[in-house]
Amino acid sequence: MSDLSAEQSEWLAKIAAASDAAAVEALRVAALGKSGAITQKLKALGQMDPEARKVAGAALNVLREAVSAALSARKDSLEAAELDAKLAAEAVDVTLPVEPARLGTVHPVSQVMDELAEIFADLGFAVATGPEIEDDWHNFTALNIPESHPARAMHDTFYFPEQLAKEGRRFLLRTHTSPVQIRTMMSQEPPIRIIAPGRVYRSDSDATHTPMFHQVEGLVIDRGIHMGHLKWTLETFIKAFFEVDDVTLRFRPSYFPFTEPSAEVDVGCSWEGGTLKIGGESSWLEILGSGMVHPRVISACGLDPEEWQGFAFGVGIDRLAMLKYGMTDLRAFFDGDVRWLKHYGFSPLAVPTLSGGVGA
Ligand code: 2NL
Repeated sequence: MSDLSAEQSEWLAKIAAASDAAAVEALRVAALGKSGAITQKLKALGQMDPEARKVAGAALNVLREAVSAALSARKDSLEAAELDAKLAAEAVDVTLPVEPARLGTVHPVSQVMDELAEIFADLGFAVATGPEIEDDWHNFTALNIPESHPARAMHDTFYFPEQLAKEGRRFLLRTHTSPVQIRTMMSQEPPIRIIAPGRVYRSDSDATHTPMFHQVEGLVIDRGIHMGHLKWTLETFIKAFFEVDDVTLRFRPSYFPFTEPSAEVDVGCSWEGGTLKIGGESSWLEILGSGMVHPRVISACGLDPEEWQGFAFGVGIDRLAMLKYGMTDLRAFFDGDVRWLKHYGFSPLAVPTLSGGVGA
């Protein structure tokens, strides 16, 4: 039986030299398979007399156990090495710069819309959106704008052909985002606190007017709402947007068909080294229209104006962006010139947050 220990050394040496899973498997078959060498020896035990079988059987079992253990240890270590090689080959250096180099930037209008959403979300306002193709009821009638009002005229509003009208309602490109607020009042129960940002269209085109521009309107409907709520909300918004603590707002009496009373809001500013800066009171810049929602507008939306009151306001987003970021020509906003965007655009990674600052 001493030759068994020599045989064991031989098997173990072959197993240690096996360089892949197939070689390990071939050795397993050769040693422990149905007609493997060790299996044959175990089968031969049957022909021995009981005393000899006991001794030889014990020794053979030691051999079989040793070879079997060596085979599975070799298999495990080859698999581990294979996995290590695969992981090394597929390694990604996450510290490398992004490929390809970033070319696009976030348009200032999108940036300002994100800033507004962030500021008003903090005050409990949701962002509401609606169709850009509207009808004259949602865009004008529900807003207490009379049939004869100049805003309804063909030369101010883009109308779709009369033949497309449905149920007496003429289709048009919305001239403000107010119809979004009308739809919200008709489909949701008060209290309502929303801002409605988006594209609006007017038949107007010169150095300071484009036929499409961006507006955000705000609306609050609840019980007992008054001008004090409007004033605080607009002051809080302007301070957060321009990132100034001492800002003076001037409320000037005005007129809109959809608010009563109505106020135009000017922000105090001052000249500093040739540029206009928000803050101070040496000159005034008109930035907002606002007022208490007209009771007729509340009624048109199916709400009782004795129970529900509210305030609303409207701001031009393109102008807000120009004031904050210093562009001088509105038309460049819509030229799609990548050089302009490189200069005025924002990193997609610079998401405005109140904690990190809504400015850039
Ligand atoms: C301006 C004027 C304003 C509103 C918009 C509004 C909306 C509803 C009801 C009542 Cl649903 N009002 N919006 C109110 C006052 C002014 O915008 O000059 N924007 C640049």
